[in-house]
Amino acid sequence: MRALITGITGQDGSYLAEFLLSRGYEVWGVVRRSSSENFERIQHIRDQIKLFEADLLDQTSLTRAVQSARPDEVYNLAAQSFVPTSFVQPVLTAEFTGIGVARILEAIKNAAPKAKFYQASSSEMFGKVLETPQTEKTPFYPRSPYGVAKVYGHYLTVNYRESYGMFAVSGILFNHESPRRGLEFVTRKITDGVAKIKLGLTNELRLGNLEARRDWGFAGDYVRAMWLMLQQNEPKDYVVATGKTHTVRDFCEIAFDSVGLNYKDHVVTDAAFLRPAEVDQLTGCPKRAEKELGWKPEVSFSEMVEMMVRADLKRLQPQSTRVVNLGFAKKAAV
Ligand code: NAP
Ligand code: G4F
Repeated sequence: MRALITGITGQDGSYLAEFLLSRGYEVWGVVRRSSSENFERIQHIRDQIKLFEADLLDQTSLTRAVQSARPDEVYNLAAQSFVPTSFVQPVLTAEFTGIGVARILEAIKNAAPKAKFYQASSSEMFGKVLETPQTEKTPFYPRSPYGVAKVYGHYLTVNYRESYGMFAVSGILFNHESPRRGLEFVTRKITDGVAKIKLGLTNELRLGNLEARRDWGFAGDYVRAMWLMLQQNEPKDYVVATGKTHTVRDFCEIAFDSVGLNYKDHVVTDAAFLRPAEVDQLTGCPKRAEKELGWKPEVSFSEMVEMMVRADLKRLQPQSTRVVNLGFAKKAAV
């Protein structure tokens, strides 16, 4: 089996590539040109995958990527994925995150119409939620240009499935995190901050809305659900979530506590990190995924928080002092 992954250099792309390699796939990844390479997350598997230069903004390069890889499965994970940036660059976000889906679907329709297609849809589409928990049937109410662009990509995927009989599915994934999460997202910002404070590199962590609630899972678990969706007989959309919700404050409490610190002594709220419109709370209902895909998350919320703190401590701690016991019961499993 051959898989083509857009966004292979991102958090999910790197975990998915590892997962598919472990199942014997030939893995192709789309990377965009930049002045310096950005392959940290895939460095350890670099010699096992094939990389193809293409861009979600460029139809010709995407069509060539599909023609060259001749994939059985295409996973469209590439996007401008940071919500605050979408308020500052709404047009670019629409181009990458929205119209980019049209370009990759066109490339597949013309060059590999039998390939199965996975679109990375998002719980951000539920935005100002119309019911709790959110299911595959909950109407969307996006609260950011990113969320709006994802709604376009979502419905376009449904439309290509219904119009052209393509095996095209959307995974509506709730927030999922890991030690490979970008440093600007709140979870990694917190665990990086905790590690820096513990190591004496800084003393405060400035955050926005501490009362926002998210249904947070572990990225390694979520890429398994993406693959399972493409192994079904029928193409269908699925919510992928834990069903449990926590505040940013809860995340801080566990993260600081895991190194013997109190978040109240270090976290400062700063209006600079508030958004023009907020998504106050998200809670997914994973029942369809559990029943039809046999999917279940394996890493709990607190295990994931502690895993991320451990990894950031390891990354930031000077080599010579890494033997110091930081008080963790478990070993890093990054
Ligand atoms: P991420 O770490 O931000 O990775 C995004 C990837 O997209 C990177 O590889 C990036 O390449 C690539 N990319 C961006 N613009 C591109 C372009 N114009 N052409 C080609 N590639 C481009 O995101 P993630 O957390 O792995 O998320 C994967 C996908 O799932 C995204 O579509 C995201 O919106 C969606 N999603 C994520 C979550 C979550 O909680 N993580 C939840 C729901 C949905 P560079 O390395 O070159 O920047
Ligand atoms: O970590 P966040 O930036 O993630 P957000 O906005 O939920 O988006 C992520 O999850 C989506 C799935 O629902 C993905 F589609 C999307 O690509 C991305 O992966 O923020 C989480 C919450 C927000 O309510 C935000 O207001 O944390 C709050 N927050 C509080 N202080 C902060 C901060 N967020 C960030 N980034 N930085 C802060 O200082």
